[in-house]
Amino acid sequence: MANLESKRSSLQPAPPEASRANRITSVQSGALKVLSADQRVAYERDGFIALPGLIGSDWLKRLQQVTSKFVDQSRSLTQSTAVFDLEADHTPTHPRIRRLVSPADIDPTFWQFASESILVDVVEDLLGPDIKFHHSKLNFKAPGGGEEVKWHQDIQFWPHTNYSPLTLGVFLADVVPEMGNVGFVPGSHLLDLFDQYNGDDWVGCLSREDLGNLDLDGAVYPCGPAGTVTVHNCRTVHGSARNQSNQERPLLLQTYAAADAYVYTDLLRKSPRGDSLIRGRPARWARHDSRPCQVGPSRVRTIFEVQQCEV
Ligand SMILES: O=C(O)CCC(=O)C(=O)O
Repeated sequence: MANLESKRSSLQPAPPEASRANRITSVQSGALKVLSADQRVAYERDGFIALPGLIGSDWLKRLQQVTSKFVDQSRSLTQSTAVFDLEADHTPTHPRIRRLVSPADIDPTFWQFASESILVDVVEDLLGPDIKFHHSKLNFKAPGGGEEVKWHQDIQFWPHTNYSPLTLGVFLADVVPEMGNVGFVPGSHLLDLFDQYNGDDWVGCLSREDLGNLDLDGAVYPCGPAGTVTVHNCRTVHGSARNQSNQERPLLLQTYAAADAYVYTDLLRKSPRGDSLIRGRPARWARHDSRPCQVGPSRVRTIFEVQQCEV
């Protein structure tokens, strides 16, 4: 038996990727394109970073224009569709969109931004040269009460073989406190994953009991001018309150993964761009993190609908 094992290991050397297990980034050294070394260390330590005013005015203007176009399209709707997730009091004169679903799939400007802009350089600084786009969404959070997003971790929604996936949130408007800006719990990406089922029901958020054991008072809520970008790891606990201000808080979210992270579910079966390589080379070996990954259902709509039940 020992001979057989030693023969097998000499015939099948472990792939280089195997030694990377448990790291959230794939790069250890080399020139950075956008981030400072300190920012990369902060991402590893805290599970998130904020990059104030990163997106320049040209891109910002294009994104704001195309966003207005979709808001106008929503005016004629009386109920949510596959593309628009609407609040109950949405009207033609006062559109209240919770989410534009998969903007990168439905508009070339959003896709170009997600796949070619400085965002991908930020991702490369954290994940290395081989990058897949996973999905995008635009959460509006309407003024005067736009809905809360309960504390949760993302990876249970779209489980992967490792924890490289991360999300870049782009402020499409200035964000100040009271606007329901996202809060991140520093270091929570290093904890075990939380159970986001309540019994048999997928609720997509942490239980009251688990929240009681977390340092929510230590959560950090980045604010900043339009064009500010936050980056958070898929294990980082985060959430956002209702928007108490009289301004909308449009937040464009793009999720990426290292090319060697493979999905466990068919959540993106209808997404033409989802899970596609956007930079570098495809992976020949899947990288598996040794920590278990909870698998949420792949037949749910948006986080807002999932989280409506009380836990
Ligand atoms: O839009 C927000 O405030 C947070 C969104 C979020 O955390 C998510 O969609 O996973």
